[in-house]
Amino acid sequence: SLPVDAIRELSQKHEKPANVHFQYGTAGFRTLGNLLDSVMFRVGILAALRSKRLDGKTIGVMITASHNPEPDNGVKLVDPRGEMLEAAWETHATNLANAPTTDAFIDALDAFVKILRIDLSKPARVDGFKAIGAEARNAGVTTTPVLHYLVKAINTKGTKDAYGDDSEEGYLRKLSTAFKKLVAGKPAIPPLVVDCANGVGAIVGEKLSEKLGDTLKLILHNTAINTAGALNNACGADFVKTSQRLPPSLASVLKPGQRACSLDGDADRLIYYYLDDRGQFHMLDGDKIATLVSTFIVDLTKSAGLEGEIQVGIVQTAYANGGSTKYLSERLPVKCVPTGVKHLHHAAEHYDIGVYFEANGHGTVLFSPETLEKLSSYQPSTPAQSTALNHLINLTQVINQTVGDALSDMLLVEVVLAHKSYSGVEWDSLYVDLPNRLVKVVVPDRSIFKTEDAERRLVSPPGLQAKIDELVRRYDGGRAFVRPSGTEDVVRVYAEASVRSQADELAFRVAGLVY
Ligand code: NG1
Ligand code: ZN
Repeated sequence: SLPVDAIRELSQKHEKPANVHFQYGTAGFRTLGNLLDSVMFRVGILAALRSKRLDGKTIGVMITASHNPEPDNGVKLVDPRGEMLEAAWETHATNLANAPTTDAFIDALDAFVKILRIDLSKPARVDGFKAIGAEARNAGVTTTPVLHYLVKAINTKGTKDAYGDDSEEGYLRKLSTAFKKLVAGKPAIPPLVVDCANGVGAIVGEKLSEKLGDTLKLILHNTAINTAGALNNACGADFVKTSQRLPPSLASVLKPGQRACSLDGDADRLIYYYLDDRGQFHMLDGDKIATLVSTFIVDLTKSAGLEGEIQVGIVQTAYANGGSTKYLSERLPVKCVPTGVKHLHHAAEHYDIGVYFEANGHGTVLFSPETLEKLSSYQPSTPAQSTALNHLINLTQVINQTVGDALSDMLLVEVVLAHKSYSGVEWDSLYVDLPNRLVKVVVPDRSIFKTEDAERRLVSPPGLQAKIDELVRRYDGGRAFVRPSGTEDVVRVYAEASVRSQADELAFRVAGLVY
Protein backbone atom coordinates (compact mmCIF):
# COMPACT_ATOMS: atom_id res chain seq x y z
CA SER A 1 0.00 0.00 0.00
CA LEU A 2 0.95 3.67 -0.19
CA PRO A 3 3.57 4.90 2.30
CA VAL A 4 0.98 7.41 3.51
CA ASP A 5 2.93 8.81 6.47
CA ALA A 6 6.04 9.51 4.43
CA ILE A 7 4.01 11.12 1.66
CA ARG A 8 2.06 13.23 4.13
CA GLU A 9 5.18 14.50 5.86
CA LEU A 10 6.84 15.48 2.58
CA SER A 11 3.68 16.77 0.94
CA GLN A 12 3.08 19.18 3.81
CA LYS A 13 6.34 20.87 2.86
CA HIS A 14 4.90 21.42 -0.63
CA GLU A 15 1.28 22.48 -0.17
CA LYS A 16 -0.70 23.53 -3.21
CA PRO A 17 -1.24 27.30 -3.49
CA ALA A 18 -4.95 28.18 -3.24
CA ASN A 19 -6.82 29.67 -6.22
CA VAL A 20 -4.50 28.21 -8.84
CA HIS A 21 -5.66 25.64 -11.34
CA PHE A 22 -2.96 23.49 -12.95
CA GLN A 23 -3.41 21.80 -16.31
CA TYR A 24 -1.16 19.15 -17.85
CA GLY A 25 -1.17 20.14 -21.53
CA THR A 26 0.98 19.53 -24.61
CA ALA A 27 3.90 21.15 -22.84
CA GLY A 28 3.35 19.52 -19.44
CA PHE A 29 2.51 21.72 -16.45
CA ARG A 30 3.42 25.24 -17.42
CA THR A 31 3.03 28.43 -15.37
CA LEU A 32 5.07 30.89 -13.30
CA GLY A 33 7.92 28.92 -11.76
CA ASN A 34 7.21 30.25 -8.26
CA LEU A 35 3.78 28.56 -8.30
CA LEU A 36 5.11 25.14 -9.26
CA ASP A 37 6.53 23.80 -5.98
CA SER A 38 3.61 21.49 -5.14
CA VAL A 39 3.40 20.39 -8.76
CA MET A 40 7.07 19.39 -8.81
CA PHE A 41 6.60 17.25 -5.70
CA ARG A 42 3.45 15.59 -7.04
CA VAL A 43 4.94 15.02 -10.48
CA GLY A 44 7.80 13.14 -8.79
CA ILE A 45 5.27 10.75 -7.26
CA LEU A 46 3.29 10.51 -10.49
CA ALA A 47 6.43 9.64 -12.44
CA ALA A 48 7.31 6.93 -9.92
CA LEU A 49 3.80 5.49 -10.23
CA ARG A 50 3.99 5.55 -14.02
CA SER A 51 7.26 3.67 -13.81
CA LYS A 52 5.74 1.09 -11.45
CA ARG A 53 2.72 0.74 -13.75
CA LEU A 54 5.11 -0.03 -16.62
CA ASP A 55 7.09 -2.69 -14.76
CA GLY A 56 9.87 -0.43 -13.59
CA LYS A 57 10.69 1.12 -16.95
CA THR A 58 12.52 4.43 -16.76
CA ILE A 59 10.45 7.62 -16.98
CA GLY A 60 11.97 11.05 -17.59
CA VAL A 61 11.14 14.30 -15.83
CA MET A 62 12.10 17.53 -17.58
CA ILE A 63 12.01 20.94 -15.93
CA THR A 64 12.26 23.75 -18.47
CA ALA A 65 10.92 27.15 -19.53
CA SER A 66 11.28 25.94 -23.16
CA HIS A 67 10.65 28.88 -25.51
CA ASN A 68 8.96 31.02 -22.85
CA PRO A 69 10.27 33.93 -20.77
CA GLU A 70 12.43 32.85 -17.83
CA PRO A 71 9.78 33.06 -15.04
CA ASP A 72 7.35 30.85 -17.04
CA ASN A 73 8.56 27.46 -16.04
CA GLY A 74 7.26 23.98 -16.63
CA VAL A 75 7.64 20.30 -15.88
CA LYS A 76 6.81 17.41 -18.17
CA LEU A 77 7.16 13.64 -18.19
CA VAL A 78 8.86 11.49 -20.80
CA ASP A 79 7.48 8.00 -21.46
CA PRO A 80 9.70 4.88 -21.71
CA ARG A 81 10.09 4.99 -25.51
CA GLY A 82 11.34 8.55 -25.22
CA GLU A 83 7.99 9.94 -26.26
CA MET A 84 5.58 12.34 -24.59
CA LEU A 85 3.43 11.15 -21.68
CA GLU A 86 0.46 9.02 -22.80
CA ALA A 87 -2.61 11.23 -23.26
CA ALA A 88 -4.81 9.42 -20.70
CA TRP A 89 -2.29 10.22 -17.99
CA GLU A 90 -2.47 13.94 -18.73
CA THR A 91 -5.88 13.87 -17.04
CA HIS A 92 -4.58 11.89 -14.05
CA ALA A 93 -1.71 14.36 -13.72
CA THR A 94 -4.12 17.29 -13.78
CA ASN A 95 -6.36 15.72 -11.13
CA LEU A 96 -3.51 14.96 -8.76
CA ALA A 97 -1.96 18.41 -9.17
CA ASN A 98 -5.24 20.11 -8.27
CA ALA A 99 -6.05 18.25 -5.04
CA PRO A 100 -6.38 21.25 -2.69
CA THR A 101 -4.70 19.83 0.42
CA THR A 102 -2.25 17.12 1.39
CA ASP A 103 -5.12 14.93 2.65
CA ALA A 104 -7.08 15.39 -0.56
CA PHE A 105 -3.91 14.57 -2.50
CA ILE A 106 -3.38 11.34 -0.57
CA ASP A 107 -7.03 10.34 -1.13
CA ALA A 108 -6.75 11.08 -4.85
CA LEU A 109 -3.50 9.13 -5.02
CA ASP A 110 -5.03 6.18 -3.24
CA ALA A 111 -8.03 6.10 -5.60
CA PHE A 112 -5.75 6.47 -8.60
CA VAL A 113 -3.50 3.57 -7.57
CA LYS A 114 -6.57 1.37 -7.10
CA ILE A 115 -8.31 2.31 -10.35
CA LEU A 116 -5.17 1.77 -12.41
CA ARG A 117 -4.21 -1.32 -10.40
CA ILE A 118 -0.69 -0.08 -9.90
CA ASP A 119 1.42 -2.67 -8.14
CA LEU A 120 3.38 -0.60 -5.64
CA SER A 121 5.85 -3.39 -5.00
CA LYS A 122 7.19 -2.96 -8.55
CA PRO A 123 10.43 -1.05 -8.86
CA ALA A 124 10.35 2.49 -10.23
CA ARG A 125 13.02 4.30 -12.15
CA VAL A 126 12.61 7.99 -12.67
CA ASP A 127 15.49 9.86 -14.15
CA GLY A 128 16.10 13.25 -12.64
CA PHE A 129 13.81 13.02 -9.59
CA LYS A 130 13.29 11.18 -6.30
CA ALA A 131 9.91 10.03 -5.07
CA ILE A 132 8.25 7.17 -3.24
CA GLY A 133 10.77 4.38 -3.36
CA ALA A 134 11.96 5.29 -6.83
CA GLU A 135 15.51 4.90 -8.01
CA ALA A 136 16.48 8.22 -9.50
CA ARG A 137 19.29 9.40 -11.65
CA ASN A 138 20.01 13.06 -12.27
CA ALA A 139 20.63 13.69 -15.95
CA GLY A 140 21.96 17.13 -15.03
CA VAL A 141 21.43 20.29 -16.99
CA THR A 142 20.79 19.26 -20.57
CA THR A 143 18.37 19.74 -23.44
CA THR A 144 14.86 18.29 -23.58
CA PRO A 145 15.77 16.09 -26.58
CA VAL A 146 18.79 14.66 -24.75
CA LEU A 147 16.50 13.58 -21.90
CA HIS A 148 14.15 11.89 -24.40
CA TYR A 149 17.16 10.18 -25.97
CA LEU A 150 18.42 9.00 -22.56
CA VAL A 151 15.06 7.56 -21.53
CA LYS A 152 14.81 5.57 -24.76
CA ALA A 153 18.46 4.49 -24.56
CA ILE A 154 18.04 3.23 -20.98
CA ASN A 155 14.86 1.31 -21.77
CA THR A 156 16.23 -0.34 -24.91
CA LYS A 157 19.66 -1.17 -23.51
CA GLY A 158 20.78 -4.69 -24.38
CA THR A 159 17.82 -5.30 -26.73
CA LYS A 160 17.85 -5.57 -30.53
CA ASP A 161 16.38 -2.05 -30.64
CA ALA A 162 19.21 -0.53 -28.53
CA TYR A 163 19.01 3.18 -29.26
CA GLY A 164 22.51 4.18 -28.20
CA ASP A 165 24.78 4.60 -25.22
CA ASP A 166 22.72 6.00 -22.31
CA SER A 167 24.73 9.15 -21.73
CA GLU A 168 24.92 12.65 -23.15
CA GLU A 169 28.31 11.65 -24.51
CA GLY A 170 26.64 8.67 -26.25
CA TYR A 171 24.09 11.02 -27.79
CA LEU A 172 26.76 13.39 -29.08
CA ARG A 173 28.83 10.53 -30.45
CA LYS A 174 25.86 8.96 -32.24
CA LEU A 175 24.83 12.19 -33.94
CA SER A 176 28.28 13.42 -34.86
CA THR A 177 29.49 10.05 -36.18
CA ALA A 178 26.49 9.72 -38.50
CA PHE A 179 26.83 13.35 -39.60
CA LYS A 180 30.49 12.90 -40.53
CA LYS A 181 29.67 9.83 -42.62
CA LEU A 182 26.87 11.70 -44.38
CA VAL A 183 29.01 14.66 -45.43
CA ALA A 184 32.22 12.74 -46.15
CA GLY A 185 33.54 13.66 -49.59
CA LYS A 186 31.33 16.76 -49.88
CA PRO A 187 32.89 20.22 -50.28
CA ALA A 188 33.84 21.99 -47.03
CA ILE A 189 30.76 23.38 -45.23
CA PRO A 190 30.88 27.11 -44.42
CA PRO A 191 30.63 27.93 -40.68
CA LEU A 192 27.15 28.18 -39.18
CA VAL A 193 26.02 30.87 -36.73
CA VAL A 194 23.90 29.38 -33.93
CA ASP A 195 21.73 31.50 -31.59
CA CYS A 196 21.41 29.42 -28.42
CA ALA A 197 18.63 31.60 -26.88
CA ASN A 198 20.82 31.92 -23.75
CA GLY A 199 19.58 28.46 -22.86
CA VAL A 200 20.93 24.99 -22.33
CA GLY A 201 21.53 24.49 -26.05
CA ALA A 202 24.66 26.56 -25.45
CA ILE A 203 26.13 23.82 -23.25
CA VAL A 204 25.22 20.88 -25.44
CA GLY A 205 25.97 22.88 -28.62
CA GLU A 206 29.49 23.56 -27.35
CA LYS A 207 30.09 19.86 -26.74
CA LEU A 208 28.63 18.99 -30.15
CA SER A 209 30.87 21.58 -31.75
CA GLU A 210 33.94 19.90 -30.23
CA LYS A 211 32.85 16.54 -31.61
CA LEU A 212 32.23 17.97 -35.09
CA GLY A 213 35.62 19.64 -35.26
CA ASP A 214 36.33 20.97 -38.75
CA THR A 215 33.46 19.08 -40.42
CA LEU A 216 31.06 21.82 -39.32
CA LYS A 217 32.20 24.90 -37.44
CA LEU A 218 29.48 26.19 -35.11
CA ILE A 219 29.74 29.86 -34.10
CA LEU A 220 27.68 29.94 -30.92
CA HIS A 221 25.94 33.17 -29.86
CA ASN A 222 23.55 34.04 -27.00
CA THR A 223 25.23 31.59 -24.66
CA ALA A 224 24.68 33.60 -21.43
CA ILE A 225 23.06 30.76 -19.54
CA ASN A 226 23.72 32.36 -16.13
CA THR A 227 22.45 35.86 -16.89
CA ALA A 228 19.08 36.43 -15.21
CA GLY A 229 16.32 37.34 -17.65
CA ALA A 230 18.36 36.58 -20.77
CA LEU A 231 16.65 33.27 -21.65
CA ASN A 232 14.63 33.59 -24.90
CA ASN A 233 14.82 37.37 -24.53
CA ALA A 234 15.06 39.06 -27.97
CA CYS A 235 16.65 35.86 -29.27
CA GLY A 236 15.81 32.21 -29.82
CA ALA A 237 13.54 30.35 -32.22
CA ASP A 238 10.27 31.70 -30.85
CA PHE A 239 11.42 35.32 -31.05
CA VAL A 240 12.53 34.85 -34.66
CA LYS A 241 9.41 32.99 -35.74
CA THR A 242 6.97 35.32 -33.99
CA SER A 243 8.57 38.64 -34.85
CA GLN A 244 9.86 37.42 -38.25
CA ARG A 245 13.17 39.21 -37.76
CA LEU A 246 16.81 38.76 -36.87
CA PRO A 247 17.73 38.65 -33.17
CA PRO A 248 19.26 42.15 -32.63
CA SER A 249 22.32 40.52 -31.03
CA LEU A 250 23.20 38.98 -34.42
CA ALA A 251 22.89 42.19 -36.43
CA SER A 252 26.61 42.89 -36.35
CA VAL A 253 27.54 39.22 -36.67
CA LEU A 254 25.72 37.91 -39.72
CA LYS A 255 27.13 38.59 -43.16
CA PRO A 256 24.92 38.64 -46.27
CA GLY A 257 24.34 35.10 -47.53
CA GLN A 258 25.61 33.45 -44.34
CA ARG A 259 23.35 30.80 -42.80
CA ALA A 260 22.27 31.11 -39.19
CA CYS A 261 19.81 29.33 -36.96
CA SER A 262 18.08 29.87 -33.62
CA LEU A 263 17.31 27.22 -31.01
CA ASP A 264 14.70 27.74 -28.30
CA GLY A 265 15.54 27.65 -24.58
CA ASP A 266 15.53 23.85 -24.26
CA ALA A 267 16.75 23.19 -27.81
CA ASP A 268 13.74 21.40 -29.23
CA ARG A 269 12.83 24.03 -31.83
CA LEU A 270 14.93 25.26 -34.73
CA ILE A 271 14.52 28.16 -37.17
CA TYR A 272 17.05 29.00 -39.91
CA TYR A 273 17.51 32.34 -41.68
CA TYR A 274 19.88 34.46 -43.74
CA LEU A 275 20.27 38.04 -44.92
CA ASP A 276 20.26 38.61 -48.67
CA ASP A 277 22.60 40.96 -50.53
CA ARG A 278 20.39 43.90 -49.70
CA GLY A 279 20.44 42.99 -46.02
CA GLN A 280 16.85 41.75 -46.13
CA PHE A 281 15.95 39.04 -43.61
CA HIS A 282 14.69 35.65 -44.90
CA MET A 283 13.29 33.09 -42.52
CA LEU A 284 13.48 29.32 -43.10
CA ASP A 285 11.00 27.92 -40.58
CA GLY A 286 9.69 24.46 -39.71
CA ASP A 287 7.75 24.27 -42.99
CA LYS A 288 10.87 25.04 -45.02
CA ILE A 289 12.77 22.42 -43.02
CA ALA A 290 10.06 19.81 -43.66
CA THR A 291 10.17 20.57 -47.38
CA LEU A 292 13.94 20.43 -47.64
CA VAL A 293 14.24 17.23 -45.66
CA SER A 294 11.31 15.31 -47.14
CA THR A 295 12.28 15.94 -50.76
CA PHE A 296 15.83 14.82 -49.96
CA ILE A 297 14.62 11.61 -48.35
CA VAL A 298 12.29 10.89 -51.29
CA ASP A 299 15.23 11.35 -53.68
CA LEU A 300 17.32 8.94 -51.62
CA THR A 301 14.62 6.26 -51.57
CA LYS A 302 14.41 6.56 -55.38
CA SER A 303 18.19 6.40 -55.82
CA ALA A 304 18.31 3.38 -53.53
CA GLY A 305 15.76 1.58 -55.73
CA LEU A 306 13.18 1.63 -52.95
CA GLU A 307 10.61 3.79 -54.70
CA GLY A 308 7.17 2.29 -54.15
CA GLU A 309 8.60 0.21 -51.31
CA ILE A 310 8.94 3.01 -48.80
CA GLN A 311 6.44 5.84 -48.72
CA VAL A 312 7.36 9.23 -47.30
CA GLY A 313 4.55 11.33 -45.82
CA ILE A 314 4.23 14.74 -44.19
CA VAL A 315 2.31 15.88 -41.14
CA GLN A 316 1.52 19.55 -40.59
CA THR A 317 -0.82 21.69 -38.51
CA ALA A 318 -3.11 24.52 -39.60
CA TYR A 319 -0.21 26.92 -38.91
CA ALA A 320 1.80 25.49 -41.81
CA ASN A 321 2.22 28.14 -44.45
CA GLY A 322 -0.19 27.65 -47.38
CA GLY A 323 2.79 27.90 -49.75
CA SER A 324 4.39 24.84 -48.14
CA THR A 325 1.16 22.84 -48.09
CA LYS A 326 0.61 23.50 -51.79
CA TYR A 327 4.20 22.59 -52.72
CA LEU A 328 4.25 19.45 -50.60
CA SER A 329 0.81 18.10 -51.44
CA GLU A 330 1.68 18.23 -55.15
CA ARG A 331 4.45 15.74 -54.38
CA LEU A 332 3.65 13.73 -51.25
CA PRO A 333 0.82 12.67 -48.96
CA VAL A 334 0.20 15.49 -46.46
CA LYS A 335 -1.94 15.22 -43.35
CA CYS A 336 -3.13 18.11 -41.18
CA VAL A 337 -3.62 17.46 -37.44
CA PRO A 338 -4.48 19.62 -34.39
CA THR A 339 -1.71 21.61 -32.70
CA GLY A 340 0.43 19.68 -30.25
CA VAL A 341 3.42 17.47 -30.82
CA LYS A 342 1.63 14.31 -29.70
CA HIS A 343 -0.82 14.65 -32.61
CA LEU A 344 1.94 15.21 -35.15
CA HIS A 345 4.06 12.40 -33.78
CA HIS A 346 1.25 9.86 -33.80
CA ALA A 347 0.15 10.76 -37.32
CA ALA A 348 3.74 10.51 -38.56
CA GLU A 349 3.95 6.97 -37.17
CA HIS A 350 1.42 5.89 -39.83
CA TYR A 351 3.86 6.49 -42.69
CA ASP A 352 6.88 4.36 -43.63
CA ILE A 353 8.90 7.52 -43.17
CA GLY A 354 6.91 10.31 -41.51
CA VAL A 355 8.22 13.86 -41.58
CA TYR A 356 6.53 16.21 -39.12
CA PHE A 357 7.33 19.80 -38.32
CA GLU A 358 5.36 22.58 -36.72
CA ALA A 359 5.89 25.91 -38.44
CA ASN A 360 7.56 27.06 -35.19
CA GLY A 361 10.46 24.68 -35.84
CA HIS A 362 9.60 21.70 -33.65
CA GLY A 363 9.75 18.44 -35.53
CA THR A 364 11.55 15.30 -36.57
CA VAL A 365 11.45 12.34 -38.95
CA LEU A 366 10.17 8.92 -37.91
CA PHE A 367 11.23 5.68 -39.58
CA SER A 368 8.73 2.88 -38.89
CA PRO A 369 10.08 -0.39 -37.46
CA GLU A 370 9.26 -2.09 -40.82
CA THR A 371 11.20 0.57 -42.70
CA LEU A 372 14.23 0.16 -40.42
CA GLU A 373 14.02 -3.58 -41.03
CA LYS A 374 13.77 -3.06 -44.80
CA LEU A 375 16.76 -0.75 -44.84
CA SER A 376 18.91 -3.21 -42.95
CA SER A 377 18.00 -6.25 -45.06
CA TYR A 378 17.78 -4.62 -48.52
CA GLN A 379 20.32 -5.75 -51.14
CA PRO A 380 21.20 -2.88 -53.47
CA SER A 381 22.01 -3.89 -57.04
CA THR A 382 24.30 -1.01 -58.08
CA PRO A 383 26.99 1.07 -56.33
CA ALA A 384 24.71 4.14 -56.62
CA GLN A 385 21.91 2.27 -54.87
CA SER A 386 24.30 1.17 -52.18
CA THR A 387 25.47 4.75 -51.54
CA ALA A 388 21.88 6.02 -51.26
CA LEU A 389 20.99 3.15 -48.93
CA ASN A 390 23.91 3.99 -46.65
CA HIS A 391 22.82 7.62 -46.57
CA LEU A 392 19.33 6.57 -45.52
CA ILE A 393 20.73 4.36 -42.78
CA ASN A 394 22.98 7.13 -41.51
CA LEU A 395 20.02 9.51 -41.52
CA THR A 396 18.23 7.19 -39.10
CA GLN A 397 21.19 7.74 -36.77
CA VAL A 398 21.60 11.51 -37.11
CA ILE A 399 17.87 12.08 -36.55
CA ASN A 400 16.57 12.02 -32.98
CA GLN A 401 13.42 10.00 -33.54
CA THR A 402 12.06 10.41 -30.03
CA VAL A 403 11.11 14.07 -30.30
CA GLY A 404 11.92 17.28 -32.19
CA ASP A 405 15.57 18.10 -31.52
CA ALA A 406 17.08 21.40 -32.66
CA LEU A 407 20.68 20.17 -32.70
CA SER A 408 19.85 16.94 -34.50
CA ASP A 409 17.59 18.80 -36.97
CA MET A 410 20.37 21.32 -37.53
CA LEU A 411 22.75 18.52 -38.53
CA LEU A 412 20.06 17.06 -40.77
CA VAL A 413 19.55 20.39 -42.55
CA GLU A 414 23.31 20.78 -42.97
CA VAL A 415 23.52 17.32 -44.52
CA VAL A 416 20.87 18.18 -47.11
CA LEU A 417 22.38 21.57 -47.92
CA ALA A 418 25.80 19.93 -48.36
CA HIS A 419 24.38 17.21 -50.62
CA LYS A 420 22.41 19.63 -52.77
CA SER A 421 25.08 22.38 -52.71
CA TYR A 422 22.36 24.76 -51.56
CA SER A 423 22.84 28.04 -49.78
CA GLY A 424 19.93 29.60 -47.92
CA VAL A 425 18.84 31.27 -51.16
CA GLU A 426 18.28 28.06 -53.14
CA TRP A 427 16.63 26.39 -50.17
CA ASP A 428 14.33 29.39 -49.70
CA SER A 429 13.31 29.39 -53.35
CA LEU A 430 11.75 25.88 -53.23
CA TYR A 431 8.45 27.69 -52.65
CA VAL A 432 7.40 31.20 -51.67
CA ASP A 433 5.89 31.74 -48.23
CA LEU A 434 2.51 33.44 -48.24
CA PRO A 435 2.55 36.57 -46.07
CA ASN A 436 0.91 35.73 -42.76
CA ARG A 437 0.06 37.20 -39.39
CA LEU A 438 -0.55 35.54 -36.03
CA VAL A 439 -2.30 37.57 -33.34
CA LYS A 440 -3.41 36.82 -29.79
CA VAL A 441 -6.76 37.93 -28.51
CA VAL A 442 -7.51 38.04 -24.79
CA VAL A 443 -11.12 36.99 -24.25
CA PRO A 444 -13.18 36.59 -21.06
CA ASP A 445 -13.62 32.82 -21.59
CA ARG A 446 -11.64 30.97 -24.21
CA SER A 447 -13.40 27.68 -23.46
CA ILE A 448 -16.38 28.78 -25.60
CA PHE A 449 -14.15 28.47 -28.69
CA LYS A 450 -14.48 24.94 -30.07
CA THR A 451 -12.98 23.71 -33.32
CA GLU A 452 -13.21 20.90 -35.89
CA ASP A 453 -11.31 19.84 -39.01
CA ALA A 454 -7.89 19.87 -37.32
CA GLU A 455 -8.67 23.24 -35.71
CA ARG A 456 -9.24 24.92 -39.05
CA ARG A 457 -12.91 25.69 -38.40
CA LEU A 458 -14.91 26.89 -35.40
CA VAL A 459 -18.07 25.09 -34.35
CA SER A 460 -18.63 27.43 -31.41
CA PRO A 461 -19.50 30.25 -30.72
CA PRO A 462 -22.36 29.69 -33.15
CA GLY A 463 -22.30 31.79 -36.31
CA LEU A 464 -18.73 33.02 -35.92
CA GLN A 465 -17.22 30.68 -38.55
CA ALA A 466 -19.71 31.90 -41.16
CA LYS A 467 -18.59 35.48 -40.50
CA ILE A 468 -14.93 34.47 -40.83
CA ASP A 469 -15.67 32.67 -44.12
CA GLU A 470 -17.43 35.74 -45.43
CA LEU A 471 -14.42 37.92 -44.58
CA VAL A 472 -11.83 35.48 -45.96
CA ARG A 473 -13.63 35.35 -49.33
CA ARG A 474 -12.82 39.01 -49.90
CA TYR A 475 -9.03 38.45 -49.77
CA ASP A 476 -6.93 37.10 -52.60
CA GLY A 477 -5.27 33.88 -51.42
CA GLY A 478 -6.99 34.42 -48.09
CA ARG A 479 -7.05 31.83 -45.31
CA ALA A 480 -7.77 32.39 -41.64
CA PHE A 481 -8.64 30.39 -38.57
CA VAL A 482 -9.30 30.92 -34.88
CA ARG A 483 -8.51 28.51 -32.06
CA PRO A 484 -8.05 28.65 -28.30
CA SER A 485 -4.42 28.32 -27.22
CA GLY A 486 -3.60 25.18 -25.28
CA THR A 487 -0.76 26.85 -23.41
CA GLU A 488 -1.85 30.44 -22.78
CA ASP A 489 -5.09 32.06 -21.72
CA VAL A 490 -5.72 33.56 -25.17
CA VAL A 491 -7.39 32.84 -28.49
CA ARG A 492 -5.06 32.78 -31.50
CA VAL A 493 -5.97 34.21 -34.88
CA TYR A 494 -3.94 33.23 -37.93
CA ALA A 495 -4.36 34.77 -41.37
CA GLU A 496 -2.66 34.49 -44.75
CA ALA A 497 -3.14 36.37 -47.99
CA SER A 498 -1.15 36.85 -51.18
CA VAL A 499 0.14 40.28 -50.08
CA ARG A 500 1.50 41.41 -46.72
CA SER A 501 -0.89 44.30 -46.05
CA GLN A 502 -3.87 42.06 -46.82
CA ALA A 503 -2.67 39.30 -44.48
CA ASP A 504 -2.29 41.85 -41.68
CA GLU A 505 -5.67 43.38 -42.39
CA LEU A 506 -7.41 40.01 -42.53
CA ALA A 507 -5.84 38.95 -39.20
CA PHE A 508 -6.93 42.12 -37.45
CA ARG A 509 -10.43 42.01 -38.89
CA VAL A 510 -10.90 38.39 -37.85
CA ALA A 511 -9.54 39.32 -34.41
CA GLY A 512 -12.19 42.05 -34.36
CA LEU A 513 -14.87 39.37 -34.80
CA VAL A 514 -13.52 37.37 -31.88
CA TYR A 515 -13.70 40.04 -29.12
P1 NG1 B 1 -0.78 26.87 -28.37
O1 NG1 B 1 -0.55 27.81 -27.22
O2 NG1 B 1 -1.81 25.79 -28.11
O3 NG1 B 1 -1.01 27.62 -29.64
C1 NG1 B 1 1.88 26.57 -28.66
C2 NG1 B 1 2.34 26.51 -30.09
C3 NG1 B 1 2.31 25.07 -30.54
C4 NG1 B 1 3.13 24.17 -29.61
C5 NG1 B 1 2.72 24.41 -28.16
C6 NG1 B 1 3.58 23.67 -27.16
C7 NG1 B 1 1.92 28.10 -31.93
C8 NG1 B 1 0.93 28.88 -32.68
N1 NG1 B 1 1.45 27.30 -30.96
O4 NG1 B 1 0.57 26.04 -28.60
O5 NG1 B 1 2.76 25.00 -31.85
O6 NG1 B 1 4.50 24.34 -29.80
O7 NG1 B 1 2.73 25.82 -27.84
O8 NG1 B 1 4.74 24.35 -26.81
O9 NG1 B 1 3.13 28.20 -32.18
ZN1 ZN C 1 11.18 24.00 -26.32
